[in-house]
Amino acid sequence: MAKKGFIFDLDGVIVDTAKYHFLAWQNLANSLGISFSEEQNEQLKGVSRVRSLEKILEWGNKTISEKDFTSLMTKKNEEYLNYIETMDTSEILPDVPRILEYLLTEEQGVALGSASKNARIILEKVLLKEKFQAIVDGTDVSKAKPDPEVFLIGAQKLGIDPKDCVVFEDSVAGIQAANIANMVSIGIGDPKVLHEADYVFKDFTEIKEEFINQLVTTKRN
Ligand code: B16
Ligand code: MG
Repeated sequence: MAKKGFIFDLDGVIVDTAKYHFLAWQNLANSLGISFSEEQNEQLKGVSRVRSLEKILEWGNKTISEKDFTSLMTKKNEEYLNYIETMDTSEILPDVPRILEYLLTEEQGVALGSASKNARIILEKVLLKEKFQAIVDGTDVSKAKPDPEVFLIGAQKLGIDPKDCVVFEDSVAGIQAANIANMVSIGIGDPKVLHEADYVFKDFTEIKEEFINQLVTTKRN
């Protein structure tokens, strides 16, 4: 069979860490007298840590010094790390292991492409790190999604042409990044939100092996 590269986003695709980001950002926002809702948290999905704090400050109409900005980011991350400390395999989203195992059995390239600087710790917690031949996370990139950098580095690390890569993503910015990279974009979530994706599935339980085979054998320019 031909070899393709399959690049997975982390939060919202492999595990749901959005709930922990929410708790940590909410505490931080409240300490600044800014209210922060779950709807606003949705808008931070796939967004970098720096940009997330900038957005929260914008919503609260607050300006702070650079020094305070840095210390707030550290504080948020310390709290987030406390939440993820107890993560285990039970937090892996449905059928992710089935798809990973299938891809590995079929000798396909498998990589991670996440905005999170904590991606490696999380993969270790859920015992999936060794499934990935390449890991690209927030520590490896200088440009945030929708810039395609994270996925292009992933393809390069796998040694596979971008047009032969497939991206699984739950965020609009991530789907746009995959499209800009000329990769096949697969949205995981709501088709109304992820309408720019080539395909959308509610979750991995809807993805059949036949569909993966079709992706592997289809030639693209
Ligand atoms: P960290 P993904 C993203 O992960 C999250 O969706 C986003 O909410 C978070 O702000 C970002 O990682 C940075 O995370 O603070 O851990 O570096 O969806 O790209 O896997
Ligand atoms: Mg995500």
